[in-house]
Amino acid sequence: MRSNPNIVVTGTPGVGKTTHAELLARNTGLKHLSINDIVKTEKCHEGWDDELETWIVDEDKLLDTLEDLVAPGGQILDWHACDLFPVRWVDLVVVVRCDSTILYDRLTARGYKGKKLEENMDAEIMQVLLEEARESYEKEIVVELRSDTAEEVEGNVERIEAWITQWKKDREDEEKK
Ligand code: DAT
Repeated sequence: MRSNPNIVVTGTPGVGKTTHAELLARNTGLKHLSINDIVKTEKCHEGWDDELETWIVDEDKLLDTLEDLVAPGGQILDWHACDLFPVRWVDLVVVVRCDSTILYDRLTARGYKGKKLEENMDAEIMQVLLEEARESYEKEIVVELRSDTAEEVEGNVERIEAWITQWKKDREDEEKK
């Protein structure tokens, strides 16, 4: 049994996943796993998609690479998808959401344009990641958190920290039974 939870932080690119994951890691000592970085450094891909300007992910290789990392628990999995992570790995799924006007500004600032910008804007408006999370995991472990302002990030991270404390307490109580 893991003594620390594994937490998925997901959402459309630009909503603030990395910002949340980094602050959460700093405050709790959990480890921030940027899945994008792992895809690149561990070469869990089958090349580059020119049109969408993104790696074509080799999901089997990615899951193999992650298996040993997530086994002990205490990992924050930061990615713009969530349905491929096995249910048994995951204790909490945080879906970060953002106002679409704000997201548009963040993505254009990042250099997104054309189809890539459009697809990501549509995904946020249609709440694709929230639906994906709800379809893939028990609804009790899926939380939607808003991230338009820096204050909201701090509040969200405090909420997740409180959740982690409760998760550990529940485990301890369970072990005493
Ligand atoms: P993601 O990891 O989801 O792609 P990010 O954490 O890299 O997103 O954030 C994208 C940009 O937006 C980055 O410049 C930081 C900024 N940002 C994120 N969340 C924010 C918030 N709640 N308030 C203000 N700026 C935010």
